[in-house]
Amino acid sequence: MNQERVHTASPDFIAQANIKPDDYRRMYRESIENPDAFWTNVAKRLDWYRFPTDIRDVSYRPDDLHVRWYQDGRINASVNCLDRHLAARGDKTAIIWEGDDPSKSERISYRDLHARVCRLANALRNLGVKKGDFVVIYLPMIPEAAVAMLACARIGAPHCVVFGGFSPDSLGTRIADCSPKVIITADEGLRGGRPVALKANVDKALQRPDTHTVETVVVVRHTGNPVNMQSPRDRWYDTLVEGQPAVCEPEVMDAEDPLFILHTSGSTGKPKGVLHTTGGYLVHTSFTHEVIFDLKEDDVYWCTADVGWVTGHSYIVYGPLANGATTVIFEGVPNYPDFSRFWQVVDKHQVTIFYTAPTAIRALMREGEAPVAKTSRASLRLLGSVGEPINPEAWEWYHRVVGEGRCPIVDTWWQTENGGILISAIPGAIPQKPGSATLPFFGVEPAIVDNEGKVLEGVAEGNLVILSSWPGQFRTVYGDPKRYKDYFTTYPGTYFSGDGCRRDADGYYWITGRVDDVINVSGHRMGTAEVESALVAHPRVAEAAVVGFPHDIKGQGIYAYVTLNAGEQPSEELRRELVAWVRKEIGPIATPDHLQWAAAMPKTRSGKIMRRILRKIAENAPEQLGDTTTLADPSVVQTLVNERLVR
Ligand code: 6R9
Repeated sequence: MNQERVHTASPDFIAQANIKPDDYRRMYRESIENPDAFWTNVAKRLDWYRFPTDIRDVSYRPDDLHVRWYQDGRINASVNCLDRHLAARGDKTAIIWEGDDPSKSERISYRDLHARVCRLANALRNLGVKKGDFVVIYLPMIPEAAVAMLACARIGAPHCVVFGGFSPDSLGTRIADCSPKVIITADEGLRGGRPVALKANVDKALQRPDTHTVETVVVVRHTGNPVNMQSPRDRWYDTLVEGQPAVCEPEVMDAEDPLFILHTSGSTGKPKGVLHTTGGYLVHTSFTHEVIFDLKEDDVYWCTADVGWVTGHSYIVYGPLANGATTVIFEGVPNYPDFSRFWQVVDKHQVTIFYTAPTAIRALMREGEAPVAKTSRASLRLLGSVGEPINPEAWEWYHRVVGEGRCPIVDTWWQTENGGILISAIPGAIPQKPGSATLPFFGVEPAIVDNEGKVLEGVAEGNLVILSSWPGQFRTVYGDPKRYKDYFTTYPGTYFSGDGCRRDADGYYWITGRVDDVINVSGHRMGTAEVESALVAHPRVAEAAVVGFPHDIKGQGIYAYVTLNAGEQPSEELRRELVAWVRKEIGPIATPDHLQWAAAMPKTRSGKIMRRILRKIAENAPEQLGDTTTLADPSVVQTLVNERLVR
């Protein structure tokens, strides 16, 4: 190992760690050599109505594709996150809520959370929601988001959480995909002091004919600003749960019954509803949460993600609560009221474990050390990173400035499809190298394949695949089994992640980013095709091509090339209009950073846009354009290079 760049946890950290340096290799070997025994043992961490004996039933063969874990087990996720903690941890804080407004916070005990979940679960049953019915959740980062997810889990209604930053149209598409009877939303969200019109967005989404299945909209009173309430469809959350019993008989679920779907972006088409089931998902999220975050009974754990993303599902709600941990739900943003906010919240609630995204670290790094240094952060003992590759400079800053050299960093690689972490350091056991997600978690068999699918051994670079299954793996793409199959047919017999990856001489994995048409903007996954289809939906646009380009803070930015309809003239005003249009169509996270007019696109003779070329122009690397002789009209390229927006 190149010693300068390796960070090993301190002897003090290792002495108290759950997993010691010698444990990792032994446990990993056991998990691979005898997976059934290993995962039987791990499943004992949960409370089952019927403990499973059929541990794994998996085939990646396209003609017989199926992934099943613990299929004869019976379990309820909300019981595991709530009821089973009541005896020993009833008064322990389950959720610390920190509002966008720094003067607002709340602590909710396991007993109180259990009662709130039961009341809402009863109310949902009264509204006619039965086992197997979908419920859409479109909420800000308030305790009701976790309450709503767990209430659905209690009655066996799979939830579909939609990120509160999504537009009415993006919300409508997701509603149409799962046909819920009920939506749970709030009057407004609040971020950085600015209201977000959630209820008004729901109203707009419900004007679409394909969202007619919604019978009831449950509205949490959050900011208290007036909103339009349509009777009898719209019901206030507080009056609905008032008077409901604080106990609720849970639905006994099969391990393989759906727990939720969550939409994520692919390289083509509309977002995919990634489906997760109950038993395996909860085993995987709770186990990884305890091992990778070295969880102890007294920890105060804070993951800054939004519950609208998978990280929020697995590592704000299900993993931590299944473990009886104290989990922080933060409504705000890192720079409001100022750039010290994260660290003020750490001090206020004495956070011990802090898990965030590289984009936040880079944005804070740009503000210098002073906003960090004026806070104590003495409570912190472990840091985590997720969502995109973390560049070594940001890693070192996070380690040295935020953690004052005392806290190990776990760089956790995984995806919506994976349910939970697959590649990460275990802080007391695996030395860290800045920029590397390090080694596979127990039971996970990554491999690197070349473009022909040949498995590469030793030091290698190529496409990251996983050879076998793990309990938290997704079970299908809801309503679209063909797109599920696609994951297992690119490199037959393996799950293909869509990521590029390098493995070094120590066997460490270095994720290099997506190799498909998915881009990662501030840790948010987006299909370039989604942004393109928003652009071409504008009446003056003929064609659009969107690529990612390296961005200092966001990791990747959005670079759009637009060809206008014949007779239309480019103008600054139209450029601004198109940028605003995309924001409105998809949501602010999809706002293009650059929009370049393209009189024509570089196309192959068969009419395919050559994105490789557009990527190089957006990266300001015109000298790397490579072979352009297959283009129908090579002169197009020179114009695009001359007019490029990044230099
Ligand atoms: C959990 C989550 C998945 C994509 C994934 C990869 C990137 C996530 C990463 C990482 C490098 C890490 N990614 N974690 N890349 N290092 N630690 O983010 O899920 O939204 O589905 O995104 O994010 O490119 O393929 P999701």
